[in-house]
Amino acid sequence: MGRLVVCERKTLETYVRVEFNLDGSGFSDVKTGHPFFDHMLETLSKHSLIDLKISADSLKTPSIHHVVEDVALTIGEALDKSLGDRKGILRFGFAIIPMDDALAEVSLDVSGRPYIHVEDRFVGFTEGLDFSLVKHFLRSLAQSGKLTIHVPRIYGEDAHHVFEALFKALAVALREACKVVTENRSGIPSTKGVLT
Ligand SMILES: [Mn+2]
Repeated sequence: MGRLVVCERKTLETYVRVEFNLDGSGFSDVKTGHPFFDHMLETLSKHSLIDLKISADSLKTPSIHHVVEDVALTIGEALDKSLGDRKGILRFGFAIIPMDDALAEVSLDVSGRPYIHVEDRFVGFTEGLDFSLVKHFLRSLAQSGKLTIHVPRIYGEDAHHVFEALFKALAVALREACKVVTENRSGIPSTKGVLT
């Protein structure tokens, strides 16, 4: 069955439901009402091997900003819950992923402490999603998932490729960081003894 959790988030702005299986096989069923954002979340699932079933509805004026923020917060909450006390995981993950003209680098620590740094010289917009909103996704994910996420490098000509490379890099880094190491199944990967 794996590390499977269901999280819901309901505000006056949105209703989000996430079924999340950290030990999945990259199966996704995503309906946020924003096709390009769906494509990015399906990419995240495919390359992290996390099963993601996501539905999101705007309850007020349709707003991609509210949907992106609330979906990220709900995914982060699901990740945090499914990791539990974070025993036995590798903890760190990183990836440098190209897509044609684009390249994105993600370095990630499942640290218990929310922090992001994003190299923001890239300014891009495609199919309803701009880079500031993608950064907002990362910030919200880091906040509720209690993650440290650095994106020290991100570039490209085509914003679709740049965003897709970033979500692939995030996925691969997450897959690595959340992997359970059999040699250390009982141990918290911290000299401090806690990762929460
Ligand atoms: Mn694509």
